[in-house]
Amino acid sequence: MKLYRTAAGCVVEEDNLYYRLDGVSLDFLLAREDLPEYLSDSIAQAAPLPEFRLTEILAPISHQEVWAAGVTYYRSRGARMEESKDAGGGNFYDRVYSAERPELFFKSTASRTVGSGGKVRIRSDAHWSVPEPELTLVVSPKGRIHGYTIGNDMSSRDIEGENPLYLPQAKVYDGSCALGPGILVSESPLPHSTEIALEIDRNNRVEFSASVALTELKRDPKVLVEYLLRDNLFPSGCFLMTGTGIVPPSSFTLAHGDRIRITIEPIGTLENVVA
Ligand code: DO4
Ligand code: MG
Repeated sequence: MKLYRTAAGCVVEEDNLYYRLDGVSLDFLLAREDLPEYLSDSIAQAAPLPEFRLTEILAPISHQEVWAAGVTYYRSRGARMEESKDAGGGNFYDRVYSAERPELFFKSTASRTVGSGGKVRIRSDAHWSVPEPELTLVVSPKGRIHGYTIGNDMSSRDIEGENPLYLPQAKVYDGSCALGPGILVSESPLPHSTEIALEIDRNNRVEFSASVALTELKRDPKVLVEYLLRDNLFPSGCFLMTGTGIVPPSSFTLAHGDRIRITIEPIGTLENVVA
């Protein structure tokens, strides 16, 4: 079952049929601890929509905060150590990769987040920018993993590499986050073989592509959630990006007009153009 947000309300997809949930906000849904059961009951009584176009969808976020885990893949550890070696930051990334406590940081709010089809941004004062394709957990107020969406943790590598204390500036700015296309509502964890695929097109040609399997994710999603909810209340639930396992080579930086496609079957494809 998938949950989408549109300008006309929330829509549930099941077995290729789409059902509108009248008068029900995303905040109301994501705050529920019984979301799968609630959605199943709601669509059991509803008639499917005669037509629904995925072009109508918006980012599946309202009053939720977006948080992110970092250095959860070996590839990310290596890339951070390399970019921050002149600043003496490399050691921190090595240590956090193997520490018991994960790196968790505040990433975004709805106002800085775009949905599939929206435009992500690179910072005007950055000269080395990359997308970070990340499996993103949809978490209830009590820490239940309701399901999954796709996240793009847009990052300014030169700012992050100059000094690890610049992380919030490298990560949090207008258009720095994309989520979508919708939420795969699922109580079961995704199989370890699940692939996260990234493709970046420039002038209608593939400039970079790569994929990584969830087997490479070092941290258990449930443990990441447990750390995030320690002494932190999320009355409307929250999103937690689980880190990137794909980092383009150091010679690569995003350019205006690049098209970024992140696919995680069975969630879908999150597609954004760089403004
Ligand atoms: O520590 C810096 C950020 C790491 C990150 O965003 C990632 O590994 O995905
Ligand atoms: Mg990241």
